[in-house]
Amino acid sequence: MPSRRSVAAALGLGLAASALTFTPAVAAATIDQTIAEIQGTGAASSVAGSTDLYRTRGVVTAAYPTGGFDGFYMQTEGTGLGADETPGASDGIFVWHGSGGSFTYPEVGDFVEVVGSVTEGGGPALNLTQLVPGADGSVTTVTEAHDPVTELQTNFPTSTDEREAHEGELLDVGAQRFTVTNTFPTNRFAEIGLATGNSPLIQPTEVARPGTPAAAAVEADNGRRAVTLDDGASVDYTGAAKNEPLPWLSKMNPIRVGAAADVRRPLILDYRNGTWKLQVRDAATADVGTIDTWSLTL
Ligand SMILES: [Ca+2]
Ligand SMILES: [Ca+2]
Ligand SMILES: [Ca+2]
Repeated sequence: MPSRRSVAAALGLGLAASALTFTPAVAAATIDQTIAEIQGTGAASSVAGSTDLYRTRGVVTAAYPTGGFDGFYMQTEGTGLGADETPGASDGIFVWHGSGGSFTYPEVGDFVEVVGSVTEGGGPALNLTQLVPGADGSVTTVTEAHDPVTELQTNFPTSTDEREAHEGELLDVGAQRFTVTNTFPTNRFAEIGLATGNSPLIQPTEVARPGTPAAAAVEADNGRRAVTLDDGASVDYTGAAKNEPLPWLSKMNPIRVGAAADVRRPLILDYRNGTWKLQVRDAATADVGTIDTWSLTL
């Protein structure tokens, strides 16, 4: 490494050596890890916020080139079927192109390699673990043979820990019965509040005095059973997207609280807006035209 004096001389600066301070940029390392290693077994990735870049591979399970999510989900090849070789650690992750960024979207089913920073999302995706290619990283399609991702057949996980263990994975919860419990956000964000089981959720104070163990028990039960079905988009159908048809709903498909719901397609276990959600794999799969073939039996 040249001395500060020789560098100053080479630059023709004629400055006293003490006037120059070099802080050589330390190149970020690129570290190969599996998605489960990046996710880890806690609520947040232990490498989130690192200046290093992480390189990992996965099969694209959902892609959202429009609608505001600005990213896609991918999952480690061969996972979802058989024993979970990484218990407690999710094998899926959201790839976000970053604020103002972009990348060429892969197709669902593509095998891709992503190099990016690991973050715990902010804003609506607060605490969703993300891989962010940004300007320094990349998303490339891998042509090597790979095993497919299979949807994990499961009941909807009841605890936060169990949900974290499968954050971003492709789930098939079709064997389970759901009940529509909340249509308040349906008209605006195309979200449908569901509850596992045969009845909607209830307000704790409908059946117990506030602050009592009985009220706390209802609240805990609600936490175990609630999940939001979402359309793979964050657009506001009463605002900027008011001229777009609202998914799920048509005159032939009213959605009422208390109605039974069958979820017939694999969906992504997603976390954003402080809520665990089941996301369709692309916005088009929430179209009104496909509702009676897959989503809800009302
Ligand atoms: Ca998480
Ligand atoms: Ca796992
Ligand atoms: Ca939505």
